[in-house]
Amino acid sequence: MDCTDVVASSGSMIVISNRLPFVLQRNKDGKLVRKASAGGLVTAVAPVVINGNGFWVGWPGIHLTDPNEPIPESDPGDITPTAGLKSDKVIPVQINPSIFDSYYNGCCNATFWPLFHSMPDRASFKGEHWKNYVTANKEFAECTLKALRQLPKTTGEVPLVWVHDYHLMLAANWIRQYAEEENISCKLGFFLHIPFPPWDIFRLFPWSDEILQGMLACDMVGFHITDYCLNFVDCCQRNLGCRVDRKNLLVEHGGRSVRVRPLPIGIPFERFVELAEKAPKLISTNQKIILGVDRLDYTKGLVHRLLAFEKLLEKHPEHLEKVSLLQISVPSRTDVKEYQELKEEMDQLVGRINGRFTTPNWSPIRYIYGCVSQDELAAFYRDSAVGLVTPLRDGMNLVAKEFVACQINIPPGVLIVSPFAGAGETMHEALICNPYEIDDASEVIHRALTMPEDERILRMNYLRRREKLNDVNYWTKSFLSAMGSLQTQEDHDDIG
Ligand code: ADQ
Repeated sequence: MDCTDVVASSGSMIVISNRLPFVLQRNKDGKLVRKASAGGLVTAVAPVVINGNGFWVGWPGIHLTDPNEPIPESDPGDITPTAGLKSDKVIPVQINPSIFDSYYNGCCNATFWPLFHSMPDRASFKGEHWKNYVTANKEFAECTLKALRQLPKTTGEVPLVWVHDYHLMLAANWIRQYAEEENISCKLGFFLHIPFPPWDIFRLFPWSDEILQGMLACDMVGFHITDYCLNFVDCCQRNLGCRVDRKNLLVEHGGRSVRVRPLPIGIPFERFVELAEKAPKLISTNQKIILGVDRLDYTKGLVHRLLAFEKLLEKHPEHLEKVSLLQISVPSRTDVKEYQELKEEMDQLVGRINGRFTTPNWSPIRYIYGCVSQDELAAFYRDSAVGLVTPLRDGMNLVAKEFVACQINIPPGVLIVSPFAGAGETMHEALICNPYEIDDASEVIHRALTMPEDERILRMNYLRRREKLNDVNYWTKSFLSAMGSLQTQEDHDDIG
C-alpha cells in the first residue's frame, strides 16, 4: 500500500509549509503558471491531502500584487503528484516582500538554520527579524483558518493540520487559538526537518520560550531521531518548567499532554530504483568515483570533505590516477554572504587540489556547481564506488538514502555517513566517519575503496532493505498513526 491509498481518518488534512508544493511563475504574457515540484515529501503527502479533500497552505514563490488573482489549475499533461491539487484547495500566503525577506532570509536562514545546526557563531539574533517571523507565522495561521472554515462540518470528523519545519514554529499557537474562538475542532501536528539542538545551544535564542510554546500548541511534535526528541523534551523542562516523561516522550503543557515522536523520514525508494534501472551510463567502467551530492551549504561539511580527499591522495598514492571525487553542489541561498564565501572557498580549494595532483590523463576532483536531472543523479548514484555523506550536522540527509536505493549493481559500492546526520543514527551498516577528523576521514575513505566484495554486498543489502521498508510513504503513515489519524482508502470507502 502506498500513500495513494491513505487518507487521514475521520477528517481532511491541511498541510502548512513555507512553500506550496509547486511554485507560481509568470510566463512571458504575464500569466501565472504552476511549476511542479517532485520532491519525495510532496510525492508522499500530496495524495493524502488530495484524497481527503484537504488544503495546502504556503508561500507561492512569488509576491502577488493582486490578492484576488486566481491560482492557475495544473496543466492537462501534468503527471506530478500535485496535478490533482485543485486551485481552490490551495491557499497562497501573501506577505509584504520586506516582511517576508526579514522572516525568511533573516530569522529562518540567518538565525534558526545555523543555531539549530549547533553553529551559534554563525547565527544573528535581531529583534526586527524575530518581529517579522512572528508576523509571518500569524499570517500563515490566518490562512490555515480560512482552510479550516471551508471544510464541511461532518459529525465526528476532526481535520488534521500538519505544520512543517522551522519556518513555522509559532503558527500552531494562533491556529489553536483562532480555531477555539470559532469553535472549530482540529488536531495539530508538527514535524521539524532539521535537528533540534541541545538546551545549551537552544537557550542562546533570546525568544526561545516562545518557540517552545508555539510547538507545544500542537498535539504531537515529530523529529527525525530520538536525540532531537530528547533535546526538545529537555528544553521544555528547563526553559518552561514543564513536567515531562522522558521514557514515553510526553510534555505537559497548558493542561494538555503533548506527544513527542521520532519519525525518521524516508525517500520514494521504488522511484529511485526505477530511475537507476533506466539511467544512462555516465561514468566509464575504468573510473572509480567517490560521490558527494549536496546543496552548497556550510552545514554539509564540503570543505572538510575536500581536505579529507586530499589527505587520502597524500597518504595512499595507490589511488592516484585511479580514483576521482565527483562533487555535485546545488547553488543555495546565493544572495547570502556566507554562502557566497563558501562558494569562493570551494572554488579555490578545488583549484588548489587539482593543481597539485592533476596529470595529463586524470583530475582528482570533478566539481559540478549546479543542479543535475533526476536521471543523471540516479546514474551517478548507481555507478559510484563510494557515496560520501559527511555533513557537520544534518537533520536526516536524503542523499545517503537515495544513494543506497540506486545501488543496484552487484557488487555494490559503499556508503560513508557522518554520525552528526540523522542518517548516521539510522543507517547502521554504513561506514561512520567524523568529518572534523580529517586524517581519520581519509582512512575511512581508503577502507571503503578497498573493502572486499562480500562485505560490500552484505552491508548494502541491509541498508537497502531498511530504506525500502521505511520509505517516504511509511513516514507519512507513521505521522498519521502518531496523530491517531491513519486510515486506508478501503476503510474510508466502507465508512462512506
Ligand atoms: P536538505 O538540507 O535540502 O533537506 P537533503 O536531505 O540532503 O538536504 O536533501 C537534498 C535533496 O536535494 C535530495 O533529495 C537530493 O537528491 C537533492 N539534490 C542535492 N543536490 C542536488 C543536485 N546537485 N542536483 C539535483 N538534486 C540535488 C532538509 C534537511 C535534511 C532532511 C530533509 C528532509 O536539512 O536533513 O533530510 O530536509 O527532511
